[in-house]
Amino acid sequence: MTSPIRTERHDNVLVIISDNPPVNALGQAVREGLADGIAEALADDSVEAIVVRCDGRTFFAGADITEFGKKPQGPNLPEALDKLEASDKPVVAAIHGTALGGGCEVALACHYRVAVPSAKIGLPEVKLGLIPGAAGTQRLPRLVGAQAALPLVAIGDPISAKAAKAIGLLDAVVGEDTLEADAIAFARSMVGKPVRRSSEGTANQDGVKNPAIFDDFRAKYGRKMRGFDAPNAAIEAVKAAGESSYADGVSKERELFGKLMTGSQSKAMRHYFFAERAANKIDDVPKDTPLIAINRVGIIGAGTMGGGIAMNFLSAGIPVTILEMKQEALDRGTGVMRKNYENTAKRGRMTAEQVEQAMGLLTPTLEYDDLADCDLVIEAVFENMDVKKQVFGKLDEVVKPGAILASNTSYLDIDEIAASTRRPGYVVGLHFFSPANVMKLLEIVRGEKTRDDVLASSMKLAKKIGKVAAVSGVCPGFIGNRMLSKRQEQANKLIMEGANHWDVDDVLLDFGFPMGPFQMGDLAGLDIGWHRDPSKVTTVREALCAAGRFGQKAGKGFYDYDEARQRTPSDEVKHIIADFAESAGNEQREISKEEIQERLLYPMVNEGAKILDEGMAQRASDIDVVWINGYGWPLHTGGPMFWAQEVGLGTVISGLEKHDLPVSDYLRTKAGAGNAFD
Ligand code: 3H9
Repeated sequence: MTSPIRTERHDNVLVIISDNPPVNALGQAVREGLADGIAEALADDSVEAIVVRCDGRTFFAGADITEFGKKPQGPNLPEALDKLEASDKPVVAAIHGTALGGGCEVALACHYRVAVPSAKIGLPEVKLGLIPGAAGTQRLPRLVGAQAALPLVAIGDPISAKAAKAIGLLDAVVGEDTLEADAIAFARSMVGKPVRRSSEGTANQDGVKNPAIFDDFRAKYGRKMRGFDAPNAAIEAVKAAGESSYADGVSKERELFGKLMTGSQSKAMRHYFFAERAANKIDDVPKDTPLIAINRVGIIGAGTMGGGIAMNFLSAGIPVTILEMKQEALDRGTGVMRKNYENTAKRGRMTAEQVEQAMGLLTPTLEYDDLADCDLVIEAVFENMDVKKQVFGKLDEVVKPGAILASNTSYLDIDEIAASTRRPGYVVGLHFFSPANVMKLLEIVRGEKTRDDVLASSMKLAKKIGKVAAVSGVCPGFIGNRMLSKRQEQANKLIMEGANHWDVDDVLLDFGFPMGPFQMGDLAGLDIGWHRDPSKVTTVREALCAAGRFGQKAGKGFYDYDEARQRTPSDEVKHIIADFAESAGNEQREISKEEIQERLLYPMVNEGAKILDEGMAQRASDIDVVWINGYGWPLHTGGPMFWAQEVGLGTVISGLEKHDLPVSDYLRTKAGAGNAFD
């Protein structure tokens, strides 16, 4: 097998080049080739400087994640990098694309780093439940200081070349098209000068002089890091970089890395990494399916949902025509969009110019005819089949042939909607989650007649607007809401049997969800779908609405809310629930946290199994993607289906049986056949 690494001589400079598509992951053959390349350069007296670069779309994007959990083969990365750094001949990393994780560590072990303006650099290991394991936590703070290193190591978001230059992570930003030549020239300019090794840097002393930076960091990012082990380990490693010798710091990093690598969180998060990518693939849609170009999007409805959906496209530079029935609603909707953008700008995440750019791409209209030229139209109108059918009938008349017609319905039958047009093949469900400009998930609902090119184009578009997509078949509630309804059913029953609603919420918070079912109801508004007749009370929810407890927006719902939106349980609600339970003749009992968790989560797994059995999801990991991105299922547990496997499908079945809950045949079959869904 030919090595993915080759070397090229440019007079006195040896260029070590990796060509390992798609992302130059640092697998065994790459590490071996890299070690050989370094040895070649060091052994040859006529080589005076070294450049490390990659072919293809990116610099090394990190260790090869597919090798994790397997027996290590070939030279290990830390040792290869130590040899590289020990060189007396200057070594320059020439970066394009993304230098991530182990790739960033290669760059850190080089004496100098140059990059093109479009490059991104970072240590995203925390997103895989890890910390850098090839001395990244030790070299980076010594080079740029603990303060600058902390977010890179503990939060894991990559930074631009410009930002990297500003903190001293890069030595130069070079021409977009002249990377190799510029890197060689840079390397030559360093010949004869003493090399600068990151491991010998002293910038890390900022954390020793001012240890408060660690506490401040924890305070700032506490919420984001809640429940995750890796960010704390990352902070510990960066701290050790200031307090210990380089060798001791590296040992500390090894110890922390090893613990995380064998732990359950990283296993789950690595599962998720591949799950997200797998969800992008539709098994029976060929990879080379021609795509429908989407240059203009139409949105019907400028309410919260329609406006949020529109913002996704505007932010991605795609013009949007937004339709409302009345001028007043149109003005209100576009006003809210502008305000949302302006708030983002206030928080420094957008410039005023970008706000104007985005809003400049918006065309508000009251006329269906103005949607004629759109390549995709998404309706976000009232959830009612007759209304949807009317809208689609109208779209069928006015929108050009070949355009995609999408519904944002969260549970209605896409096939029935499609049948109201003469082009059902072009109809698809694009289910965005509220707030649609923030939530990552896009459920793509595949109708019986949805064409391959419509699906493939929807997938591609999802990526373009920064969404994580998963395909669902047509069934009530699709993947996400169908499973949610099982959880809600149990939540409602639990409070009738004696569980406090705040205990039900707290069990899910402890599990790692950002909120529980009753908090979620309060946030969404308890009056959604309410018949608005206070004298007609048949459920707790109706009773709360009748008492004006509409949720957070009213300052009261299941909880009372203060001005900071902090919740406190309310006596009024306690009585309402108790009255309901009594009139239903429900016996009240103490319900353990264990029972609450089992009854909330196991029925979801069972429903997920049914969804798989019916072919409504392509794979179990797609269900994990839906729940992690659409409903706040904690990433560090890998999603409901992965989590169930870790708990043991047999345990899930016994739990369901213990609580007299149904168990699907599919779940039983999978439990009996190796405890694995996929
Ligand atoms: C690490 O480095 C630990 C060290 O500190 C320790 C050393 C001792 N490995 O995302 P895409 C595959 S941890 C294996 O769709 P994009 C991916 O599965 C690592 N495979 O492309 C997909 O395969 P397929 C730290 C990888 O252009 C294909 O490549 N690094 C890896 O949207 C294309 O990927 C990271 O966490 C990998 N490292 O985005 C970076 N990376 O086609 C992880 C990708 O079969 N990678 N694949 O589905 C990324 O963030 C994105 O892939 C990247 C490109 C931004 C690079």
